Amino acid sequence: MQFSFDTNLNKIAAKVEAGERISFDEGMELFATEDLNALGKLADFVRRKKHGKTTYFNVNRHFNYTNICVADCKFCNFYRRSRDADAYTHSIEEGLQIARNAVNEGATELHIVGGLNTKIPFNYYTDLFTSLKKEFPALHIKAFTMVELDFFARFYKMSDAELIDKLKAAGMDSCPGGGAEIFAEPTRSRICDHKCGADRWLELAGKVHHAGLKTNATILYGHIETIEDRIDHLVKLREQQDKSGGFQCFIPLAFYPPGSALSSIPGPDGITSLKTIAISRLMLDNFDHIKAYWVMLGKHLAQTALHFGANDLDGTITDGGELTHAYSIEEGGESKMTKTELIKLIENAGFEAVERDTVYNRVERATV
Ligand code: V47
Repeated sequence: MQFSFDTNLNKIAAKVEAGERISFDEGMELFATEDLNALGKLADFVRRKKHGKTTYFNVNRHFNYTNICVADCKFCNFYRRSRDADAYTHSIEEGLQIARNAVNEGATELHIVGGLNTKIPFNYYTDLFTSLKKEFPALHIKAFTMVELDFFARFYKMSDAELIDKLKAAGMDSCPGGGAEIFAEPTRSRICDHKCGADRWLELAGKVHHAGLKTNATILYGHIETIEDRIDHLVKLREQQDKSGGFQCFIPLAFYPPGSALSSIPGPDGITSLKTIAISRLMLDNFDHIKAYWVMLGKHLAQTALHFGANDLDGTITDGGELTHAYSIEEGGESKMTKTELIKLIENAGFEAVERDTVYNRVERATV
């Protein structure tokens, strides 16, 4: 039986079934296909081979310690200048209070990221981590993108190894995948000129992996990037993963334009999002997990993404924090979802919901 009316897709499907790696040009052909069903089926084939019917979720909470940032990224509606009336930096005690609430609500992870703020001394971060670990030894601290680590190394004048060692000793358990945006130039410079470049982002991820910690990776799509840029991004991540092996999850982030300097762009439609998720699953043959992030996709498209290669649905019971709130596509910037609602989304899509911790161990609880 013909798999698809698209002959290119048929050829690629044969390679995928044989477990062969697909090339840059084949990635381009996947984006060009008009057979969305067949593309989804192919990504679902790989997803089921790796994970069967399991769809993971975790209960976490975001802590965005400051919105003051010097990076001036064109896609960002979260950052403020220090003189702005709504600029803030949370105290360590405020961070602890957020962690207390989160743990009470069942969170196993605190996701900590913030702006590049030149007014914060380095010991704020280490004191924050040690205070968190003292009160909540079992709470996983997933903190700082490679962009923050690059900024810290330069601003506090430390070697990468020294920086990573100090943060790890204070309690950093893993790193989230933000700041990757789009690696390809000139697009990267046009949207985030003041952030570290692709080579540096990848180099730092390699160093964190070398230090024994896992990290995630993201792509920000649906703005001014080209299809070539998206495939280039996936190929670069795949090459880095071959070298350092520490990426555990890939999260395609749908650009949310309102309030950003790129607000005149409509943002990605559903087809672009489903294609990007499916093609990520197919190109990233050395990544175990692809996460559908409902905050930017919307709940129902995120649920649909589970049939297009995603095996993880992110964003559960606890409040998303200021950053998540800023780019949530849901009405009123909603960034909370109850565990019951999330499990229902997964089960109604025909999958089995499994609560995980940050590093994908199953979390068994007496009650939901
Ligand atoms: O790097 C910023 C993106 C990222 C917008 O690792 C925007 O588990 C859409 O990385 N529209 C931060 N996206 C969030 C992030 C993340 C989220 C959830 C889980 C994990 C993980 C990581 O958000 C930024 C940037 O790419 N972003 N502004 C916007 N207007």
